[in-house]
Amino acid sequence: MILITGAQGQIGIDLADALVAKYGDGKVVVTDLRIPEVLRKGRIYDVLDVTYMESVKKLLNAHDIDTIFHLAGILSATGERHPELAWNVNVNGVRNILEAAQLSGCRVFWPSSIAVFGPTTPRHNTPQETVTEPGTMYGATKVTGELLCKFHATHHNLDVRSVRFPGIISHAAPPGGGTTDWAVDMFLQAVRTGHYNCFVREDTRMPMMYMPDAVKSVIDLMAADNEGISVRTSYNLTAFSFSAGELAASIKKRMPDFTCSYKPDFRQDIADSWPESINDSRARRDWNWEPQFDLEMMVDDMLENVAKKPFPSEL
Ligand code: AKB
Repeated sequence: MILITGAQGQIGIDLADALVAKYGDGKVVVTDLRIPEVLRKGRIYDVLDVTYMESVKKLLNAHDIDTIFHLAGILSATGERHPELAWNVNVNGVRNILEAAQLSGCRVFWPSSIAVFGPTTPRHNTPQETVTEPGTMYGATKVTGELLCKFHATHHNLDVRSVRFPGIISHAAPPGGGTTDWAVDMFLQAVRTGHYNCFVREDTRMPMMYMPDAVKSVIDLMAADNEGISVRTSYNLTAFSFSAGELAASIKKRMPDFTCSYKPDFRQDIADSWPESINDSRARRDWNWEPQFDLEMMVDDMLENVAKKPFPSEL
């Protein structure tokens, strides 16, 4: 049986769809702090607060879990506003999951982030092994989580695998509290109102990925041979990089009346401390990582899907 924590979040909704499609109905237990009002087909719902070790252990036993996708976490912008919450959920959460997984013999996937990098990291084509001195609490929790993963893998032979996600663009569920959220918000506002007031500068360039590729990366990494996995902290991963101005121009090509203004807020400093582009050659070499969507394909697909359901948070 498969467990997803934080399953109502941006990645969880799409990953659960893919896992149910791959393994069939009744094999995926989706958990979060509460059970949603609208239930989706094929999943088993339960409640889990990952900051409580006893709850984690109980749930693993109750559902006979063998693989955990541990997605519960606080993102960067929320983490800057609530650093204690970010530490508790992100660090104590991953520690509980890793320890409980070891006791129950589970495999684990856990997402790290480009937020492990900071102002002292090379910003272009950022290498796999480089300086990880983040300026945010979120980044500090992700560096700590990566080191915990490596500790459990090397000292206890735990099969834990991880990727450093860039910004993820999706339409099924909106992201919540991230610095890269502008890339999703721009689509939603373009379709809803024809205008977006962007919270980063026009020239802010960040590494990004479309959700189908993010889901594919998780599934491919977990399916790879154990011997080939040479990174036990977390793999660099990317699909493409673009600036806010370039995304606005790409949307405008398809929606000529769309306009975008720029009013940077506190998230600008976070964005400025993260890489503009990522070198993910280790993931390409070790488990044949290759994204399917480029920028133009992603923009076409996003606009088509957002136009069908322009209010995802209200579904
Ligand atoms: C965020 O912006 O906080 C996340 C991330 C890059 O980890 N999307």
